[in-house]
Amino acid sequence: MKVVIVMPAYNEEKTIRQSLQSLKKGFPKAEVIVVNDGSSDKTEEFALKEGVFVATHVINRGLGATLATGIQSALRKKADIIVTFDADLQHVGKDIENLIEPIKKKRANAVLGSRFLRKEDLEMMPPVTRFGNWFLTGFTNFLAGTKITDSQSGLRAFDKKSAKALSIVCDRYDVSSEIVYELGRYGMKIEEVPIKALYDERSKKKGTNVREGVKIMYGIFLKRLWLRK
Ligand SMILES: Nc1nc2c(ncn2[C@@H]2O[C@H](COP(=O)(O)OP(=O)(O)OP(=O)(O)O)[C@@H](O)[C@H]2O)c(=O)[nH]1
Ligand SMILES: [Mg+2]
Repeated sequence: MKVVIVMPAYNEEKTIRQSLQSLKKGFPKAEVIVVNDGSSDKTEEFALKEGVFVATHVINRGLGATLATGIQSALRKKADIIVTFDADLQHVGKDIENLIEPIKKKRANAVLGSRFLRKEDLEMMPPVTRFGNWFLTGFTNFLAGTKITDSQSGLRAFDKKSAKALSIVCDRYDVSSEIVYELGRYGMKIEEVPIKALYDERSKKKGTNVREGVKIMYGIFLKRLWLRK
């Protein structure tokens, strides 16, 4: 089975090389597509130095648009399994093998990496982020009719069927909830596996903060449910 990794990257010159190295070390078979989301730094140059394929947005379009570009591109490359993996060193390459297992075994169409399944993973998450994720996951489950534990995780895997079913219209961070909503809507089998996520000072400050959380709720609610359905 051909596995293609989609790595969204926006101004990640400090971490992109190490993220790619962690990916290759933990999952040597990886074929990687970096989607450079209009970065103004050396993200693109550094990714090319690691010998991966890079797709570039001319302007910054946000995480949702970036994932959409990456998933389409992976499907064109005839991927059987598509994995999304962040460029800010939050994810660990060796989690990928576990993540794709339920798809390989045909038990699931999509697998979400969850930071809420093991106590030691949860303890890594700053308290505010923990509350925000918990709240957004409750909201997402309510709208999507799902029962997942971590709707905002950036480490995910899709089989071809679920990747093709996704139609992403949420451009920014609201895409994570939208993906869950779409998977639920098309009756895709979802599984979760425990993953590790690392937080440095930068991601504690930047990240999906409270304002971002409100925008996520607004995005998914308005764009998905009200305007489209
Ligand atoms: N912030 C941001 N990230 C983007 C954008 N487009 C693509 N990305 C990438 O999407 C991935 C996730 O973004 P993060 O800002 O780390 O989101 P997060 O992991 O939910 O938040 P943190 O927990 O604070 O790290 C990273 O690999 C980014 O480089 C964008 O427009 N803004
Ligand atoms: Mg991050």
